[in-house]
Amino acid sequence: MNRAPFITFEGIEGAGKTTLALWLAERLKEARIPHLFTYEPGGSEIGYALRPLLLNAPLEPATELFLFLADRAQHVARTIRPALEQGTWVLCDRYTDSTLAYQGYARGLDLHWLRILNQLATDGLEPDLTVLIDAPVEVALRRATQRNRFEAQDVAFHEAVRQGYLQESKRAPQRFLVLDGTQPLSVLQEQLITELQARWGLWQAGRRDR
Ligand code: Z5A
Repeated sequence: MNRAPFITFEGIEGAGKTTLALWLAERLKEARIPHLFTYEPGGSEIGYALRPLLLNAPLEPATELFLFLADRAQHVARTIRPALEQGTWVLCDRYTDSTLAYQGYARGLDLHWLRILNQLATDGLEPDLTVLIDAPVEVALRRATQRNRFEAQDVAFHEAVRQGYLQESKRAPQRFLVLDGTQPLSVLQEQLITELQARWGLWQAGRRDR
């Protein structure tokens, strides 16, 4: 591979994505590995400006889809791809699988079209590893810190998102690491590090940079 690893974090709200991604960013910092933590929606300038609208305004499914995609197109072209090409690891809190899970499986937009539009928005940039933190809806929503229109959806909506993610993980098992988000954070951290060791040989036994 000519570029640095690209790792995305996915799951329903409150699953623990941001916590685990930021923890990994700290470990990379300690190991002096160049890295960037970023997120969607809002990783690009226009996405950041649109974020309040995306999270709170009553939008048609197609409208919200195009706004998420507009953010992603800018984010990939201006931030993610240049960083990867310079050798910087990119950790991204939500990416293309969020669109499939939320706009596709939960809102009901056509998955075939969503895959094509994701491809267009990213110019084909796929994560090397997607960490899916899976947790029952009632557990995750109890933890969720944000209050927005997604969170206000009923349990069936969040269950559809959860099942959508699990479906996607089965389509690409080599890309996904599915973690049980009901486990203590320390266990999730250990499982993530084991995966990184296996894939990229980081933090080999005996080294003390964790
Ligand atoms: N969206 C979309 O529809 N389509 C798209 O294409 C994209 C996004 C990109 C904004 O996402 C919304 O945009 C999102 C989908 C939609 N729907 N919502 N809401 P967001 O990422 O900005 O918001 P979020 O997913 O709701 O973030 P969150 O609530 O912060 O969830 P999280 O990052 O998974 O959780 P966390 O902040 O890491 O953890 C929450 C709490 O749980 C915190 O107090 C932690 O200390 C605690 N925690 C974490 N892990 C554990 C474990 N293992 N045990 C116990 N406690 C834990």
